[in-house]
Amino acid sequence: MSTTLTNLALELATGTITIVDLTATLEPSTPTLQLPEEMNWGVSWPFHIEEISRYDDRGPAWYWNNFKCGEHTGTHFDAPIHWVSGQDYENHATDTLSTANFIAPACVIDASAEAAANPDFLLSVPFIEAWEKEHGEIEAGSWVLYRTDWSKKPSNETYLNMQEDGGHTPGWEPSAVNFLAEKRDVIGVGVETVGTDAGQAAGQDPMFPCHNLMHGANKCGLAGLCNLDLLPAKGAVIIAPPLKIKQGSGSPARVLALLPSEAP
Ligand code: 23J
Ligand code: MN
Repeated sequence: MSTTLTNLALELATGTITIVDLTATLEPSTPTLQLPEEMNWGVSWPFHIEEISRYDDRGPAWYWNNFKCGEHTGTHFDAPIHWVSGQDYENHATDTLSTANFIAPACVIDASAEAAANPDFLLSVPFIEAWEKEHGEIEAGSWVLYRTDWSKKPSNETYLNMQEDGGHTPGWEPSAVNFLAEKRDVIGVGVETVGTDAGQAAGQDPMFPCHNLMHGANKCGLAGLCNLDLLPAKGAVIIAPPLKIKQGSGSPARVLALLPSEAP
């Protein structure tokens, strides 16, 4: 009998451990990724929902809905198979990934001030090293969650921040992604923005560096997270299993964080 598991259940029941929901509500107005129009790339379906019945003549005793959406809609999981650079790994899709990826500790890097000052802010290696100086090294097998407070934007317009030249939302310097994947061996990175890359990432070298380099290192992603401001820099445990879509590239996910109640 594991006293650790017994204590976990007890501490959840008594409120010593708090559960924070990092998930945005999935609804038809949920913003979806807008790729450069001139490229003629495919389009991700927004969330669509239709009532089947609601205790009525279509089903007198039951309420249920049909829904459809792109795999990468709202708060969602990115699997390594999502990117061309990750295509040759084994067990790299939503149905085959090791379930060990789905429950793991998190390091939360706060760049909310920088993102407020500059919507095109790119997280760099020196920024991560300064964080590590304060909080200790990022442990292998952690998620790195990139706090920008972007999920607090009051509208889809300000959230996607589309200008003539595309979206303007924070992202990563390629070297920072390599640092986390190779030097720190993280599970992946999670962000508050619509995708794990910057709004202007189609023009970075390599294009979409977080996708390219993270998935190229067989790592995962989480996008569209919220409530990262409620997490401690270290000490939270993330629960983020994607739907078990056969050979899925990702899926909407309910993402939860467990943390000691006195944190942060
Ligand atoms: C496809 C192409 C570019 C991007 C994305 C998907 C995502 O952000 C995503 O949700 O994986 S940037
Ligand atoms: Mn995605």
